[in-house]
This record gives sequence, C-alpha cells and structure tokens, in this order.
Amino acid sequence: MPLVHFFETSFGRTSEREIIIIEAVSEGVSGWGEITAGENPFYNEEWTDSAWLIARDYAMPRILGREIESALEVDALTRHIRGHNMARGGVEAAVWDLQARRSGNPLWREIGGGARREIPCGVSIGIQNSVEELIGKVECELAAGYQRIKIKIKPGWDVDVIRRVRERFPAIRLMGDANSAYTLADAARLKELDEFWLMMIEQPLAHDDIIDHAALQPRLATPICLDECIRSAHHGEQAIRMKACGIINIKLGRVGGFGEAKRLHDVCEAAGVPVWCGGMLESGIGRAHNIALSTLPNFTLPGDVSASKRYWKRDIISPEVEVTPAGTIRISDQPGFGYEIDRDFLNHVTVQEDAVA
Ligand code: OSB
Ligand code: MG
Repeated sequence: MPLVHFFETSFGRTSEREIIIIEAVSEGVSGWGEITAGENPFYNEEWTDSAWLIARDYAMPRILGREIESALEVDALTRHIRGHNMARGGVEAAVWDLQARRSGNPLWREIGGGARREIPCGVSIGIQNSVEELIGKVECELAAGYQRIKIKIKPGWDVDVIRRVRERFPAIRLMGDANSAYTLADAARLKELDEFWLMMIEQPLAHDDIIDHAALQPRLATPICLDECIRSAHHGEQAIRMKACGIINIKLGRVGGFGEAKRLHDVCEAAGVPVWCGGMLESGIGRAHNIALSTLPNFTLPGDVSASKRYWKRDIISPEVEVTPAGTIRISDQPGFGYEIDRDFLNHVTVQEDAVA
C-alpha cells in the first residue's frame, strides 16, 4: 500500500508498505493480526520476507489445531523462537482478536484495558526535504488537534531544526526520535537539546544498548524514552533499574504481542515510569490493536497512534480510524478490535497469500 507521504527516519525512507496480515480462523470466526515488520531489516532485524517465513513455518504450526483456553497461551507456545518478536506478535494479536470476537467482547476488555474511553494521540513526523516543509506539517497536525508532535532527528537534522520548530511553536508538547543515530560521543550535542524543553528524546543511542543510555541520562535534563532496545518486560526492568530512561515506548510487535506488552506495562507502572504506544506505520488492523493496548492504565502519554488518513488514501478497515478535534481516538465497543475488515479492498491490495492448516 502506498503511503500518502513518504516517511523518513535516520535509517531510511519508506514510500510503500508491504504488510503481512494474519487471519486466524476458529469455528467460522476470524480474528485479525498485523505483523509490524518493515520492508527492510533497518529498524530491527526483521523484515516482511523474514516475518512471512517465521510466521508460516515456526509460529503458526505451534498453534494450529490446538485447544487453547486463552490467547495468553500463544506467547508461551512460540517462545522457543528466538527474536522475531514482530512475526510472533502478529500471530499472537490475531488470536487475541479471535478470542474477543468469539466471546463477543471488545478487545480492550479482553486484554484487561478500558482505563479510558478516548486515547490521547500524537503524531510522528518524518525527516522532510526542508525545515519550511516540516513547519508546515507541524502546523497542519496541530490544527487537526494532535496533542504532541514528534520529530525525527539525526546528525545534521537536529539542534537547528528543533530550534526553529520551538521558536515557531513555543508552548507545544514536542519531542525528538533519533532511532539510534548517535553514540555516547555525541552527548554534548544531545545536551544542546535541553534548552528546547522537549518532553523526551527517543532512542538516541544504539538499537541494542541500555548501558550507554544509562550513562547519557544523568547528563541530560531531557528524559530519555527507550524504543528499539526494549524487547521484553525484562529489558524494561533492567533499563529502569539502571536509570537509563524516564519513559518507555511500548510497541506490540517489538515485544512479541499483548502478553509481553502487558507485562512490560506492569513493570513500568510499578516503577512509576509512564508509557505510550508507538507506531510502525500500521494499516488499520495494527492501528486497531494499538488503540486497544492504549487503554491500559499506564498509557498516560499521547502515543504515535493517529488517523488512517495520515497514512492511506483508503484503509483496509471500516470505518477508518478518526481523530477528534481534541486529538483523541474514541474506543469502540464492538466485538474484537472494533472495526470491520474491508475485505474487497484487502483482496485488491493482496499480492501473496498462504494458508497453514
Ligand atoms: O521509531 O517510532 C519509531 C516508524 C517506523 C519505524 C520506527 C518508528 C516509526 C514512527 C512512526 O515513528 C510512527 C507511526 O506513525 O506509525
Ligand atoms: Mg522510535
């Protein structure tokens, strides 16, 4: 599916998504999941083609044909797979949706959420061709009501860019996401960002590092938010113990599904560390899962969960995800994740299919 606008991070530019959708069927009811891997192994080690094989050949055979009491069991059944959390998590999420639809409950209730009826939303704005274009985009998203603005940064697109945005919008909730573009040797440069009162700076250092983040955090006034390097509740525990961050971004796929996302959420809540729901340029299916996840109590900060139309000319769910003028998404009480699948359009954009039975 082509994005309405390219999305550029410190690791590259995406113009078109190749998304794996999982349909889990039991006794005539379908549940839906999305594997959130990118098209290339640049955010983490997974990509569309690796995830296809892991889901088909390793994750799904462990679940199919089994009597499962609860979707909670799926995580344990696929734990023997090392890494590949997004592939595992997409399958797991489909079984959660299936469980919710079979029991007639909204997914948010099924996972133990429901702390709020509307979730607070922010946007993630990629690296643009010019600062003027970036400022135009920020203006547009603020006018749409979004509660916080995240700007992608990298060396050469950081202090000067943030300065200009901050000058233009002195009072907005603003943050930067580096996607691992710096090292500890850049600490002085990152420290310069302190003067702009960012809510947080996301994953400044290596994708697999916690220790250097712990060395960086006391040198900054700005809280560090960890994304890439937190792949489990245990990593969250370690990062908090080391004081490597003040905030954690939880992505369903990155941690391998709802089971682990809930455990990570609970670890953070117990430690007084707020969390928010990250995004991976999902279709409506992954987006709907993110909305359900964001109703857990400790998701108190605006997430990167935003309206379908920011990404797609037409989404594969109906209705599309919409954002209120207050910058929130209202949760649905429909069974499952609360939206219908637009099967005609899904078929139209499908390029490859496989069935495991
Ligand atoms: O680091 O949060 C990130 C997109 C792709 C890969 C990594 C990230 C992102 C985003 C986009 O920031 C969030 C979204 O709008 O879905
Ligand atoms: Mg990030």
